[in-house]
Amino acid sequence: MLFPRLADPDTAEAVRFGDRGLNYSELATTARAVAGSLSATRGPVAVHAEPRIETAVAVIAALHAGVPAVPVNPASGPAELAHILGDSTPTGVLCAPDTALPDALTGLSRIEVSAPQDTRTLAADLPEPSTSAAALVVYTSGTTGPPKGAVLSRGALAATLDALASAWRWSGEDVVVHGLPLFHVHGLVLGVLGPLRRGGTACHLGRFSPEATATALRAWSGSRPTMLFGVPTMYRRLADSAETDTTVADALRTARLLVSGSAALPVREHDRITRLTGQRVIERYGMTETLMNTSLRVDGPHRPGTVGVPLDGVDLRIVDDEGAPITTLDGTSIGEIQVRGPNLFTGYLNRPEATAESFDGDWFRTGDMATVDGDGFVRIVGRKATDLISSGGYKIGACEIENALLEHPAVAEAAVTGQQDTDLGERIVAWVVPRDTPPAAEELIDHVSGTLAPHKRPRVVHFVDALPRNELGKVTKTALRDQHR
Ligand code: MCA
Ligand code: AMP
Repeated sequence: MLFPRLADPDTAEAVRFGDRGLNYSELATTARAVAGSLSATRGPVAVHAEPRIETAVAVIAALHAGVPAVPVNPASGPAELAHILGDSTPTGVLCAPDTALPDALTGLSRIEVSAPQDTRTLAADLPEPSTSAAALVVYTSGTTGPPKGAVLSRGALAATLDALASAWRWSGEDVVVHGLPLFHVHGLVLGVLGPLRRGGTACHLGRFSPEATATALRAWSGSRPTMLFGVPTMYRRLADSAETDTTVADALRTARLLVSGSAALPVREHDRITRLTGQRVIERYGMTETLMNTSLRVDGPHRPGTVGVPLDGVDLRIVDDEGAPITTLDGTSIGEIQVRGPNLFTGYLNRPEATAESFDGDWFRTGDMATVDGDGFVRIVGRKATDLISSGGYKIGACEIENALLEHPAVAEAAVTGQQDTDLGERIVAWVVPRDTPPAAEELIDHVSGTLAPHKRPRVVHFVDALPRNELGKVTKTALRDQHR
């Protein structure tokens, strides 16, 4: 059973978003009512994944009905939506009753998430789907083409959440506090489904800010142990705020566990948070396709700069350029991380070739480069492909943004690179050869933000006369970066 406490619900708080909360009984009843309207549905259903309580209910309802949920960024523009809808062909869209859906979603049957008027009319309990059944389809950027839909089974969700429970001593007592987006694994699977699997409480901030984080941690600290989940940009902003505001530092001090993931938290930031709050940040490493692979353990040594050791049930190896496993685990030999285990996705939706390419036998090729030391601690040193940009904890394919820029009438050629950024980790930089008179940079930024999504927008636009290319005609991005330097 994926959510035991929902099968035998009580009045303990399950989810809280600002001043709106649902206990396990209320969540179970509402989700059952919504699942009733989904049970005639075959195929996936989209979830307009606003940071609101209805999103949590919608996903639980889809899981209850055995219908795969496709979480969709509420800020996605028409091009991104057209791709996701065309690829996943959802039969309907789950949303809050007062939501104004973007045009691209209005063609779908609209299923509103609200508490039933009369609980006596609720359908009988539905049978629990099998562990191999698809639970979620989460879109993730790659180095080529538009995002691919990773199909995640119920079994994979359960395996990853249970392995984290062991590493973090995560129990139903814990309240997980975060302000992460709900259309990716971090916020949705770890931040919402995680606490519900444990029988604990998910507390979402609605929108991340250091002040909101501190308020939520303070509010729970007297009664329950808290865990804070965030990406490095959030921890950096929390540390900045804690430098000047002791209430933020004090609130962070009350947490049972601070957990960071989605991108590397620099050792400098680990040290700063420890100095300001006395807390050691637990770092974990995962991927949409693999869910969680490694973590520092609360019962193990603390090694900032590493992402800890493989989680229970996860096999991890590093391989050299020829794909041969590296057996000298000396903490210096670098290879690509490959993983296998019950946490892995089932495949990319409608992309059997891409799925096959991403595996070497039953080992999934992560594309992350790392060293492993004699104690099994993994240190990520970078990515194999430089065309994936890690910005604010989002992984963004350069190619996707280049294609969007090329659709703008004033753009003749475009290349996109990542540049180091103290706040975001990397910032997206666009290099554009204009057709004629260069448009305003802001116009191109808005174009990408509006057609794809705001977090995919370039932060800097350089207009150039030509793009440097190698003898095969491929843009040499290192030359672009050097040229700028
Ligand atoms: C939008 N804005 C614009 C434009 N478009 N401003 C100027 N020009 C435009 N064209 C606005 C936005 O709407 C927003 O406005 C404001 O700019 C700031 O947006 P932005 O800078 O993009 O974000 P931020 O507010 O600074 O957010 C930083 C963040 C965010 C909170 C750290 O990046 C974030 O939530 N990251 C989490 C990513 C994540 O969860 N990744 C997990 C995937 P306004 O302020 O008015 O709203 S990885 C994963 O799942 C794996 C499995 C793993 O390991 O975890
Ligand atoms: P996504 O495919 O969007 O889920 O992003 C997954 C990628 O984020 C991984 O392949 C890593 O490159 C990166 N990542 C996740 N967690 C960490 C971490 N703790 N340290 C470094 N990189 C990370």
